[in-house]
Amino acid sequence: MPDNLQFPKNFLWGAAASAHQVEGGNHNDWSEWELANAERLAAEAEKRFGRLPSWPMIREQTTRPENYISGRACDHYRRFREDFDIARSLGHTSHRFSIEWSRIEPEEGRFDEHEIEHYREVIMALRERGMEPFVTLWHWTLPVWLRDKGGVESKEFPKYFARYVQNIVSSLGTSVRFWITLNEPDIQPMNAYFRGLWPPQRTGILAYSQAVHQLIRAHKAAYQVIKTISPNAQIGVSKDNVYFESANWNPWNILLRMFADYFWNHYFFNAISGHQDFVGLNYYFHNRIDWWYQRNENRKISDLGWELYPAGFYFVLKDLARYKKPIYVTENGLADMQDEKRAQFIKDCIASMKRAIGEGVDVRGYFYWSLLDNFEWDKGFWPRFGLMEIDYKTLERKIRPSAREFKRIIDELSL
Ligand code: IFM
Repeated sequence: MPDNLQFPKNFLWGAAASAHQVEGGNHNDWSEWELANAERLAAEAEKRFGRLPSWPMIREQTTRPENYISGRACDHYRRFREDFDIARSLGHTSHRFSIEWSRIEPEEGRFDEHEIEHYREVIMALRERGMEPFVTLWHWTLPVWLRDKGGVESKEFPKYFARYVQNIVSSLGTSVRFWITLNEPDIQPMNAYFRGLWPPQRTGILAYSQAVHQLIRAHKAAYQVIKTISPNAQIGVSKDNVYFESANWNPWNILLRMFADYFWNHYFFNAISGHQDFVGLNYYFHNRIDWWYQRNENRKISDLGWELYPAGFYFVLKDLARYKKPIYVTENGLADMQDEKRAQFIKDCIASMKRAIGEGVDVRGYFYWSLLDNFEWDKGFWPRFGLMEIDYKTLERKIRPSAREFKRIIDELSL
């Protein structure tokens, strides 16, 4: 797209977050797991993070168990209005957040009206600020009763998910247009059911496949439920597609690339065919294949050691055009505590997205991950993804310079 062409009209700009990572005060499978595992995670910090260039800066925090306990997090549950005011002042026209299932249904079959009212207020607060809500229904955490019934892997998971969704959507109904049923429905099974890193720490291909299978069923069931209640709703999942690249023309590398691309990027989308109105993309990773996976050059990396590869974003978007649905970038971001690389990363990613749009790819929104620094799961609080810095002692919010740079880009592209 030439520089003087505008972005599509009504393109949505914003940032994303998830309940457990920002709200504070949650009681779910993760909060219990954190308490049981914080000491171990602190003891393993050097083994896990010692090779990162950021290690001297994170050593102190990562070796303390408190880092691994979400606790009051950013207290966003109480401060959401203040946070949305800031987001609005930064030019955001939309916001992605998730509903915490364990708040809504703390005991099996008991739905908490007071908590539903809370999320109604969150949606109203966004609407009052002219921001379009993108609502995620499941961002990895489970009520403890459901964990005890076997969690995501259980054959009953889709039934329970559909009932929860039915309850939410009939309560919040048409105040929401965009629903995301599941966040990254392969990262969660990969880490929780294959690699044994996240609760319930299961390992093996069978547990993994079973979990993915139940998530596919759960998504389809939720899709039907939402469409029945709210026929005009737009429904999708947020998938973490990766730019797989073969390092050369070696047939083995090409075969591995095809295999990875098919299973990681397309298996889930194919399985839910006919059950999505938009494609949600979370773009973080490039994977260069040279005899094996992850032979990346890593010229630029984030604080987490993840390669920064904005060029791959263009290829992933082009590839997703095959589904012939509008695409929303529901996450894209990096951990950068010094805020040295974020502005350039956002700029380069948006340039890649612009290139894809210029070639006809129907991208309609972009959400930076994340609005606030937050609780990064098993890594705890040290990775800093936020447009806003959080001082976890005082909970003070500070706008990072890159957030203002993002605003400048939004303003320029919205002219
Ligand atoms: O923090 C996570 C988020 O919960 C899901 N997508 C990736 C982010 C960064 O790791």
